[in-house]
Amino acid sequence: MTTPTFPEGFLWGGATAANQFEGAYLTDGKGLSIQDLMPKGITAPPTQEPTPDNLKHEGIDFYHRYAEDIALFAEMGWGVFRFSIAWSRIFPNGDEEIPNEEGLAFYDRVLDECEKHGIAPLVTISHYETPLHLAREYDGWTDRRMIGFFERYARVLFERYGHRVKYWLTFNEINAVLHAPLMAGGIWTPKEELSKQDLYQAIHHELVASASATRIAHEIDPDIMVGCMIIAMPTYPLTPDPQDVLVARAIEHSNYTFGDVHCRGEYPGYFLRTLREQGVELEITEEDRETLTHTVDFVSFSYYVSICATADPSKGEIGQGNIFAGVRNPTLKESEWGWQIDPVGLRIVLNDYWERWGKPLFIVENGLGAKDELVDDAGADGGKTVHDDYRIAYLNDHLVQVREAIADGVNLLGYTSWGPIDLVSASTAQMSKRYGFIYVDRHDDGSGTLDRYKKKSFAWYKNVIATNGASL
Ligand code: BGP
Repeated sequence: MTTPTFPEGFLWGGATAANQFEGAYLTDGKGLSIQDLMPKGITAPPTQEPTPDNLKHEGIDFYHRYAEDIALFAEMGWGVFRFSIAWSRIFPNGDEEIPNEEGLAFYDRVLDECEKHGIAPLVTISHYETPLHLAREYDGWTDRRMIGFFERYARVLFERYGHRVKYWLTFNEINAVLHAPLMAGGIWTPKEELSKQDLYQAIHHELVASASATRIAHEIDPDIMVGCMIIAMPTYPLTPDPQDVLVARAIEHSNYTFGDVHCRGEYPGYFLRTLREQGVELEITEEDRETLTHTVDFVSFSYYVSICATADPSKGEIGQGNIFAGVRNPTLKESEWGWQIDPVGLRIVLNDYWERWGKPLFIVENGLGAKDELVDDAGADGGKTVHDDYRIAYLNDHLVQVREAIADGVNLLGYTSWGPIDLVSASTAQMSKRYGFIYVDRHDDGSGTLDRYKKKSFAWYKNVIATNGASL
């Protein structure tokens, strides 16, 4: 039997988000985003003002060190770099008519560096970074006017960068809005007080805005490829009891909805039933229906964990997960943060999505958050390194399953591991949950030089890329 391989031109790289690594949160005309008031926990209530325990404000100073960082990415041999544009750098309040030129110029500089190194950019338009003003004044995506603000913002980006950026994602993990309405939907009303009616109307507005951005992109340049981005979390029945299977399917459906609308251009029947059962009546105009038919070119997703589901809650123990949690799987190990590790689940997701939607796929987040120790090593560049064999093992196991899925026939464009340079964690707003191939000297108390050091996984990933996966 021959070992399956990755296709020629497969895009290897890494993924980041502006609010977790740029810093410079008020520099060059940038406005506040919701992240500046979300110190800890994805559903915790926001603070009144930015607080020092939220390390996102300073990030890892990518804003000033982008050239040095992109050079390190290039040294690993990357073909693609996923980053987001901070909406509030371009429109500080979100509802202005004229964009902030200094904000736009920053991303010109980032793109210059990518081009210099032959790295294709993959740009997320909105990664949990709604301008604060839109959250406070409009209650985020509950307000239909958000569609127009987003269209204007997206149009500015496509017109400015469309000739240099082929791959775009509209909303990061769009299905997260079900669980974290402020972070993913800019919805200021506390989660406990948010009605289902408002939540689903907000989801509808985001879906229309996403389709509208896809239409605008294709009008400006038909070669642009726009993708949706969802949290993939395969959900297994805890037992063979058909009732458990049904509960697991219902959870899968709550996530499929977002891909179904993006790929098929209309709401699926099971979703309409959910709305009816919850007494929700969506306001959907004829124009909305037409807009939704502008479907995406590819489907992207994050993958960290799988979960189980049971109809009898007394049988299962709730675990930890990315944005939302499920019942723990007794067969799996877990990370230091309790996220269960399931490489085979990634193969399952890839096959499932490919069979369901028939669109090219892109894995745009995957990785292991761990507590790393920087140690002296005379042989290392900079004299220090991290021996992160656990990270290498995690990524290797997942990539082997990716290779299997490709052999199964899945059309996969590329793979960007999450947080390839240590950055501030989305859920903790701190540094000690690290994902990178590159260590950044910054700590939970905000101390540190911000110097960069290559971890052992740096050379490992470089070799994976150089051999196009043959070294796995
Ligand atoms: C995803 C987000 C990322 C990222 C990642 C890891 O949900 O898209 O922004 O942070 O999860 O999460 P955390 O930083 O909480 O470990």
